[in-house]
Amino acid sequence: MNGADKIRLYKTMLLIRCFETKINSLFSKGLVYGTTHLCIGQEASAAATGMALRKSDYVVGNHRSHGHALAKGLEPEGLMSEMLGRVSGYCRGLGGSQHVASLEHHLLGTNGITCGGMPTALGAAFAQKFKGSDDICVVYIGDGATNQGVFHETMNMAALWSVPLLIVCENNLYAMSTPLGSHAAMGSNGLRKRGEAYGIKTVVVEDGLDAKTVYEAAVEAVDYTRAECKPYFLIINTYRTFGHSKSDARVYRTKEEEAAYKKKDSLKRFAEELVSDGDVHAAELKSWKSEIKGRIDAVADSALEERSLSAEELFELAEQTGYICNGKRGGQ
Ligand SMILES: Cc1ncc(C[n+]2csc(CCOP(=O)(O)OP(=O)(O)O)c2C)c(N)n1
Repeated sequence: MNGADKIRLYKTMLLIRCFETKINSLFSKGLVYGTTHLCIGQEASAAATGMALRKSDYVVGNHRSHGHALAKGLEPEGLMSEMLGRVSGYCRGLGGSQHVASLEHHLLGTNGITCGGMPTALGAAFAQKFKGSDDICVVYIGDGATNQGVFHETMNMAALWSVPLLIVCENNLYAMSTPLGSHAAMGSNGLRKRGEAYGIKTVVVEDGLDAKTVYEAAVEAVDYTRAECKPYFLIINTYRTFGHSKSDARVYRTKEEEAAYKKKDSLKRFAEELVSDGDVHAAELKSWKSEIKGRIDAVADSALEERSLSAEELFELAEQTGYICNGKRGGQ
């Protein structure tokens, strides 16, 4: 990686960290609707995979996808407004955290249903092959999602149809409170085997908190998926610093484990490396931090000033989309 790429990667990670930290504070004040799943701790995975993609590649997210969206190029302004239910959000504030999409950025949607995005991503990847395009589609899932039936159906079809689908599995060790290695939910503790079983090229990034390593693995995965027009299963070992969602007291893991991962924090580590490798001065790092934090604070302040869609606009929209037809709801 050259110096410019390292800096771009670090700045994206920092943007995600600042955005998520702000969401955490807004949530505590009751200003974010619904629940929210933060990716603090997992920034290297989102930023590195996003950076390895082209603008024209497609992305499908999961419930923990604010970082994926920012790394794909969505602006914090539109994403913040979306999360706060405001009109200038990417989905006019109707999607929120778990259902944000931006077709302009080829983000086909985040998804609150565990593993729910995989079939959509399969379709998008198939469409690229069908059109003769060499764009690919990336879908983000967690380790727990690999226990869903739809994971296996999609893996099977992806291999069968040989489509350019990159499945990024962010293994943060827990699915809500269920530890991956506990045999409580997974018959075999073998994420790798789950890719290989379908004849899909599978690679594990053992240290997914090392941003440069994740980036190199992501570039390799993206290049293979594009050049070979085949699926690829990239497992990134990572750690979520906070709880599963906002109502999680984290009683299923020890304080010692959390402290050990805190020491390995990807942003802290990357910042130290950038300084010791001479890519940047410590003072510059400090100024980026306050610049990005200041931008996110301003973004949140201005989103909070905005209005949400009115009831009239909602009904109009429902008529336009066919959800309400002749005064009746769709399907009735
Ligand atoms: C079909 C379905 N079942 C259960 C849930 C509740 N749920 C939300 S997230 C989650 C765990 C997902 O774990 P994982 O895929 O490992 O992702 P992580 O949260 O660790 O990022 C569950 C069970 C859901 N949203 N959808």
